[in-house]
Amino acid sequence: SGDMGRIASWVKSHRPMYDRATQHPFVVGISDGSVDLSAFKRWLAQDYIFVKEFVPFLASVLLKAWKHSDDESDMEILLGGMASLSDELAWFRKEASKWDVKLVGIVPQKANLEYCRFLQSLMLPEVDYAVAITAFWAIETVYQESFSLCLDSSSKTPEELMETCQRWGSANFGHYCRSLQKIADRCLEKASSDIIRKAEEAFVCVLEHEFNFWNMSCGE
Ligand code: HMH
Repeated sequence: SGDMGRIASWVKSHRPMYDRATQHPFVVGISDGSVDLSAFKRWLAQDYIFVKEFVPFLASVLLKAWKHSDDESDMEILLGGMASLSDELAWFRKEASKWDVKLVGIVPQKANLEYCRFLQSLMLPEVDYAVAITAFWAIETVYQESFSLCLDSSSKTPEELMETCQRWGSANFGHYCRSLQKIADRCLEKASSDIIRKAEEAFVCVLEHEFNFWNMSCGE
């Protein structure tokens, strides 16, 4: 695929599924102001559960970077991500109180449980760093692409949802996602065909889980 990195070539070859995950009706509803606020609240509580699971997942990626990466800057970028997660969890608690959403005793829905189970499968030590970092890039990038749509000048995102959209849609978060993409591309460049196949599979799985997560938030 010439100058194109692996990741860009996969986004291209899985375009319909990528768009389904990044331009979901839930997100389009936020950007045109038609979103059902009870759906937003459901998303908020479920995503808090997901992000709590995301911490040990990122810890496992960090551990793989420490063991297997040949580039010290990977650790710095991932550690920055870990620091942001601490801030993010505090933000969820603040946002939940603003919307009067209860976070304790929330039952994870089926799509959330399945996504968390997938994360757990990626935490196993036998999963290659290239596979884990590809999945990590994809998870962050789906939110980046989705919420940046809500920040477009043509969007009509309600003021009270702007903070949510800025959290993941900002240029800063976009830059972080591109750093992750560079790490993934570098790892995939020297990976075996078996690892490359597994990383592509993980990418497609993330897109499916993200799509199901949005559907769950819509109440389906
Ligand atoms: C479901 N995917 C889901 N939740 C998130 N918070 C992110 C991705 C990005 O961190």
